[in-house]
Amino acid sequence: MNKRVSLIGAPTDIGAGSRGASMGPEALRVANIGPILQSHGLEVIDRGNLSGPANPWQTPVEGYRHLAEVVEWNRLVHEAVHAELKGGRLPILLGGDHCLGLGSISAVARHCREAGKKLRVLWLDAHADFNTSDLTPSGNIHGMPVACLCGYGPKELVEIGGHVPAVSPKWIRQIGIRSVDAGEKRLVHEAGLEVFDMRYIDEMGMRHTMELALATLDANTHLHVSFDVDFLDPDVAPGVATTVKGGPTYREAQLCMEMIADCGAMASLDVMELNPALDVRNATAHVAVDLIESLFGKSTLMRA
Ligand code: 4U7
Ligand code: MN
Ligand code: MN
Ligand code: MN
Repeated sequence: MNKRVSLIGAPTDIGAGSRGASMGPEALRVANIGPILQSHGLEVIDRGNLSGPANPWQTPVEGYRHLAEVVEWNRLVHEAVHAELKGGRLPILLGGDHCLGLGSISAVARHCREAGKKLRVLWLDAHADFNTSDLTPSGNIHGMPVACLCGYGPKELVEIGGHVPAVSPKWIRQIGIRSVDAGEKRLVHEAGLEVFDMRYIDEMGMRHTMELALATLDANTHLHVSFDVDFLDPDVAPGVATTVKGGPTYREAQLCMEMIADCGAMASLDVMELNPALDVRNATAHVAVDLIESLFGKSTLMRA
């Protein structure tokens, strides 16, 4: 794994339905994300925060809340993530709400095209984030980034990486899903997304789930992990706006992260949707940092 890591803060809640994810990057820094990764032998550069439009907190228009601002933030994220990859570094996007997964992953996909690499995206989330303006019950664009990446969405968002669709549904594996809206469910099936939902994890276990999600990776595959903190059970991670009960326990989440580390292919990461306004003594930020340590191989010390 690339040991040269760059932190990029994207302090916005522009695509969310509650305010507060804009404080996510700072809460992760307060939980010591930089020094802790450094203590595991990584070279960490904190690029600071991107600066985009303020949140005007308006009601949705034609199925989208804040579309223009979401486009602007995603363009900023796209360029920042792409620049790190081009410079041979591993970008960690500190969100911010999950609408920015579009900017991040479209940049990763562009880099993979340029570098002749295959792409695999692991989407760790309680939600499928596969809504469109017609299907969305909320108008919140953080419920739409996967659809946009696959070509379903407004032109300005879908074209952000210069190639439509930015990614093929075949490259995506969703894990931990337990809340999908009715219309969204139909589109997930139509697109052929591979979803390991909580029912699957209950029946087959996290180990088998991750074996399948990480199957067929080769030495030329770039693995991107998009970690929505609401993936975790709310008992473990209360500091998110869109909690859904019945998520992975702390141990299941650790195993998930450890198996990703073991595959050695992770080359970019998003840490999204942490909402310090709803957290309890920054506990969720600390849990997130803990899990990120495992993603970078903390547990392998035990097996040395
Ligand atoms: B997140 C929702 F209706 N599906 O579209 C929607 F339940 O990035 C939630 O995964 C989306 O946290 C959650 O608004 C987006 C809702
Ligand atoms: Mn999400
Ligand atoms: Mn979610
Ligand atoms: Mn959320």
